[in-house]
Amino acid sequence: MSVVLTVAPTGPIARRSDNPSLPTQPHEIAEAVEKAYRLGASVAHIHVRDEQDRPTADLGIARRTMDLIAERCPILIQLSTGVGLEVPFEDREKLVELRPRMATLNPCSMSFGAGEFRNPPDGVRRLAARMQELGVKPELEIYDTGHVDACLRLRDEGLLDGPLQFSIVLGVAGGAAATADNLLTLVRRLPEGAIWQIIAIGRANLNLTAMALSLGGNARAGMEDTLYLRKGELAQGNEPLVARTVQLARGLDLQIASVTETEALLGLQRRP
Ligand code: KMH
Ligand code: ZN
Repeated sequence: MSVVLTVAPTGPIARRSDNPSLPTQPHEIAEAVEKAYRLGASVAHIHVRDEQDRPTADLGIARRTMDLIAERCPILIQLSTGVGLEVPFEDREKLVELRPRMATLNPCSMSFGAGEFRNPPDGVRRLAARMQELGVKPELEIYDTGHVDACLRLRDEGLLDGPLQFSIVLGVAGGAAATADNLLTLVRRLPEGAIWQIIAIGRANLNLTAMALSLGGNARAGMEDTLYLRKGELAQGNEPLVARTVQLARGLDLQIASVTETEALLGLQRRP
């Protein structure tokens, strides 16, 4: 069986002061992505930062990052439309105009740590429709059980095409906690035929990733989700986190899906 491995080199929250190895600028992100690709990642989940390392939805910076990645390797680029808590939804949604192969779709507003993650229902519907028009595959970010239902409503309105691809995000303060019980509950709530991966934030990253792989899920690795390799030991970049996940999957007798296999597994539209 093949498992899809996504690298998430940089998220919306952590700063270099939290881990000096965090890649933030386009060439740093591209370099981290290429290294992850060489290890087996077939999808790159991308957030970009401005010159001051603040999360941004700047189309020029996002375009440049996508181009630098594409020059280095054929990994499938998934742009985050979550971007960062301070960036307005109306700016974030424009990122899909760059026509990445995939992009995230966050179905609901929620508290997010000390901040607020704004995903208004009309905006989410508009973004889902635009992604469908452009052939950009949504990855549905599920932080709690009600988010599954919100996605199913979008599907029933004809705004999402199958197979549905979910990220089960556990460990965000404001969403479901990173526990085995919550993972099982959310997996059971997914519709027939859904594809899913675990995004386990923080300390439970390793154990919940192992559990998800054992349950038939895909995995994500990188500094968006944890800055540490183990308690008290900062990860020296994304590579050790990706390598550890590859090792974990191989130890469970799973193959790592290539880019071509991933395109087929996720039902991505062909691009010329
Ligand atoms: N870091 C994730 C928990 C997205 O990329 O669309 C939230 C996020 C969503 O960044
Ligand atoms: Zn993200």
